[in-house]
Amino acid sequence: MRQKKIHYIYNREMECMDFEERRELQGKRLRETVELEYNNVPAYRKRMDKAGVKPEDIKTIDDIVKLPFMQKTDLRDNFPYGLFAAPLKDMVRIQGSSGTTGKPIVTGYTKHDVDVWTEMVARAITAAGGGKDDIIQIAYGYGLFTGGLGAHQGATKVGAIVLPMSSGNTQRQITMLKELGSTMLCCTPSYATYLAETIREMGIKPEELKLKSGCFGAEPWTEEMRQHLEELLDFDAMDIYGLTEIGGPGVAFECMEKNGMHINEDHVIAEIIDPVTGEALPDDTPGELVFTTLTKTGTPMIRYRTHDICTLHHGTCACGRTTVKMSRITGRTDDMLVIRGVNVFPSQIEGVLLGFEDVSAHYMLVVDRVNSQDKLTIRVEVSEDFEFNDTKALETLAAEIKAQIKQTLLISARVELVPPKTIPRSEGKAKRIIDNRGTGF
Ligand code: DLL
Repeated sequence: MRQKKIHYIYNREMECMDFEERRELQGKRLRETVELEYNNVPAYRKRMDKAGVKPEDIKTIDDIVKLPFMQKTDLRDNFPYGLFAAPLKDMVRIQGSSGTTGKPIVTGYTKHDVDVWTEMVARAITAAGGGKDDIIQIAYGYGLFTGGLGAHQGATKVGAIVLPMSSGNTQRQITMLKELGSTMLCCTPSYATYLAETIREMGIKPEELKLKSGCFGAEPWTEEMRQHLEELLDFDAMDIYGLTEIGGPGVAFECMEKNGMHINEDHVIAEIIDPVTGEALPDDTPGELVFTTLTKTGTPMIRYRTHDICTLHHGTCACGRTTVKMSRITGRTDDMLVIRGVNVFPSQIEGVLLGFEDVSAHYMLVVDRVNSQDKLTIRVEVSEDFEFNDTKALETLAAEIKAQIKQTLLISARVELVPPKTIPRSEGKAKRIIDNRGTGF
């Protein structure tokens, strides 16, 4: 049951603040954060000293470019507590993520930090139409991963009933969704797709459910994927973004305009930089997203390089918010595939695949190196009603997809069509790339 386009705003004062007034607030909070970091985190103090920057050099928000970057390796190198800016006795939570290499990173939250994070998610849920009349089913994993607990706290804050399912156990998820009448769903978009398709296979119609919206994030997804999900479940599928290092989900979120995610700028400063030179890039130019936390006291982060690629756009949104908007993440500088010199993001391939009715949203990308040449194989499931035994039809479909990929991405790929339900389903973040070349990109 899709909602009327109404713009609900959780914290009008902060979300709709005058542009200049916000910049001043950000400048003040930046100075406080830099001072805290310089005084309490020796690893970053050393880096500032090396760059010849002192806290007093940071006078306004424009001075941010003087500050050295941080990145994931800093968290790894200082694991576990080296970047904590508050004593352990003041911390109330540790969250973490395994990261792509499996080496963990952890960040610490003071009570204040948990409260800030909670409000950021409450803003996201409110923008998706959530409030005290809702039953919010949380199918993000609970644990060190910030998805489950983050969504849980935000849903509690807006006064909704929380259904803390965690991820997995799809049949039970669907039973609860139907029997308890959940009105909102929070999980990864790949898991939402799997749930939605299973619901359809079970013969359950969207009108038998009470779902009105969902907050989906933690992995890249596309506009085509949104349309697919919204058609299957007849609801509003909203994007939500965040990362452990900056606090978790809710760093940015979509409003009902569905054309970019509002960044919670009273709590973070966002920059877009050229990933090679580190130089700042103007609005609407794709580059690497960099965050500085402004209110974190446990593990503040200064100019943290996310590796996420997107654009920023300033201006007042039709919803009334004045916060800068980030586009969808089109990929990461480090899950970017380089195929014979061409940069390819999985989301671009997904966009092409979802334009074909005869294939599903389930795919894997396999990269090999044969005779010093990169070979990309796109393995994708045909849709349920496609006749898999019809070899001729299979060949034609594969050739059409191959041609479309070539036309859109300028790369040649082998297209391997496989029967429905043969590609492993994910309950959390989907793993879509197998790179057999032995070198990471
Ligand atoms: O994924 C936090 C989160 C949980 C966000 C639930 C949204 C919902 P990490 O595990 O640290 O934290 O992974 C962070 O996931 O740098 C992006 O590459 C990716 N990511 C997160 N949200 C989105 C999104 C959580 N909406 C990394 N679109 C980030 C695309 C996303 N990528």
